[in-house]
Amino acid sequence: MRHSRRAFLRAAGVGLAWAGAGRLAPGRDGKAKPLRHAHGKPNIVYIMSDELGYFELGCTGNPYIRTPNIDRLAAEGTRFMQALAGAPVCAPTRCCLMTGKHAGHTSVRRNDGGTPLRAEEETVASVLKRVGYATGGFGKWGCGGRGSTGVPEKHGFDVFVGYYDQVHAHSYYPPYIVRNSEELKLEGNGGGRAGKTYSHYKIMDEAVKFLRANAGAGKPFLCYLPVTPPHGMFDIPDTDPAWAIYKDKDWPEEARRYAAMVTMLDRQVGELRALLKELGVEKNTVIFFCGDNGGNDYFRDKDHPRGFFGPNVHPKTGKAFRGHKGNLYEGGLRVPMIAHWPGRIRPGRVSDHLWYFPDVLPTLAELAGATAPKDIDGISVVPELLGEAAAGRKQAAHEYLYWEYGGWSAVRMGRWKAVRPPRKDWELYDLDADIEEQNDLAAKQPDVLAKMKALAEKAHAPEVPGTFHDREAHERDRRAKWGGKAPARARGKVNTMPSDGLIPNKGWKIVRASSESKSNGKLARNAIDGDPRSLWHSQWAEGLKTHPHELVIDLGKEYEIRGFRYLPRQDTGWNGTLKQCELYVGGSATDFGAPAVKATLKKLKTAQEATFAPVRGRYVLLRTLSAQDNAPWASVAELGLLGK
Ligand SMILES: [Ca+2]
Ligand SMILES: [Ca+2]
Repeated sequence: MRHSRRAFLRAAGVGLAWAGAGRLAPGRDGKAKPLRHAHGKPNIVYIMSDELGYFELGCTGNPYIRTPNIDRLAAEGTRFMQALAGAPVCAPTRCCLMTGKHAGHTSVRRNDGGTPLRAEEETVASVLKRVGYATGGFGKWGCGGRGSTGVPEKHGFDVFVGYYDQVHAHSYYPPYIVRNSEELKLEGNGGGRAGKTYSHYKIMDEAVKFLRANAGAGKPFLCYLPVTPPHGMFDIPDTDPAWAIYKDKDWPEEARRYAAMVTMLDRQVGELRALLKELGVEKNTVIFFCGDNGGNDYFRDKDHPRGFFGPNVHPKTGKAFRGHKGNLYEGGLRVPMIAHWPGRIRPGRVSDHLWYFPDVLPTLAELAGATAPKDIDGISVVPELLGEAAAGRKQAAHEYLYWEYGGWSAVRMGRWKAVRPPRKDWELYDLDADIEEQNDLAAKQPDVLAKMKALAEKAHAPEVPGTFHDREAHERDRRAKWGGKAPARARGKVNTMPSDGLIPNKGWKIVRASSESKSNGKLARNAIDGDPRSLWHSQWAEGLKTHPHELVIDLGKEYEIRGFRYLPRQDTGWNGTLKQCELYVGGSATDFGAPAVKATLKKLKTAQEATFAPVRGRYVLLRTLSAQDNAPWASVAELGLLGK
């Protein structure tokens, strides 16, 4: 790595000649003045593949997967050896990329599929839009489900087409995808792995439309392509030319599909470049290509213990990055990264500059002549991209880089990497000597580690995600993975609530819930939505509330009620399934008097009921006193009322 750095420095004279057109003097404060551009602001095409590993490209030596177009992009641009993901999984890393913040400051740190950005947060798109860019996004958003403060069209995107929720994105054949929070129907699709319209083709078609509409329209554009291939389910149409290359290989089918998905994406990179050329904007367009998180050890077998394609294994030396997607060893953070701009970014260069996703926002902002927000953690890498002469200053380096995810924390400071797995002590590695993170130096270098632990403490702020004002569309998107129904096989058979004798629950409203578990969508209204798989759970974890838990329902009009029927949660858990509870019936939502019944329920997964002498009323209060698991929480899959 040092060698390539020296090679770059030796070639710096070439770099000056290269970058002459945009040369600038540094400002008095040593910071760059805005770049001048011979042809106005550059267009930006930012392509991010979901899951593609560091060593899964031809240009990083992969012996299995063909990527001639991406290799050509690297050969004609700069390839980065130490560009690291913002986080080791999909949603948190996207949030770092979009906001310029590291994972100790971001709003989206969970990978639950829909956790949103806060309303006021700036993104790459909102920053570029302010200086006149047309902004389009195509692929998997992951920074806020529909009905939340995080939707892309409220964060600077003129248009975003694809998946907002990550569970939705698991299927390439959902009945619809999303365009600016509206549903875009995909013909002939039933969810899962079957259908007529391959979602990724549609998404790329929409990107092409955007490029055709905006190239030469007098406005620069940002085309953000966080595309899903080769993320699973591993599906590609048999008619795709890339499938023909791999279909007869002696490999597991899923591995063949995966390779074909990468080669399909590679072909599309070539097609996008051809389109930019056709539209006459090739020379004024910067292209980035990267992966979103470290490689996963997919398709392991005894001959391929680190995954069939060895995403984290150097194909020539056999040296391997420790870990993989989901953790904070290098294997979770190393991604491919290529930058390309004819005449401006020097071709054929391999850089070992150390940077990561929070740096993307300030970099793109500088390229666009925009001002980055003040509360970011990233540093522009424009001097590294265009040469220090063109940028008008030296490339600044991070004092440290920071990550956290799922109980893991990590700090990088030059050659040093400190990493703390969940519920374990900090480990310390010297990456210059030990790229495989095998030799823990925590005991030998206590001063270095103490400094890095202090940095980690400084870097972490409590997580403050955005909010949902309505979860209905978001939940619908998640169900759309399986065509709108939960898959019988994937989630097992469930008991349903017998409807005989029940008052129809159409028009019922939750008036009040003492608490609900918003973080995982187990909201009060799930208790009366007719879906046995969805449930209400009282507040979970932070600020946990204990019994009694209460649910107040408005039936819309007065009924004669003679009992209730309860369906417990239908997954394998028993958390919060009701034991002792009371039901009240009243004429107002606030005044209930004595309970109509005090019930003690059995530990069963089927529906059970408690009856009482008929009482008239429009409002019902369910009050929980204890749970079958003796826990302080409560859960209800469905609550029905007997009566007329
Ligand atoms: Ca991913
Ligand atoms: Ca339900």
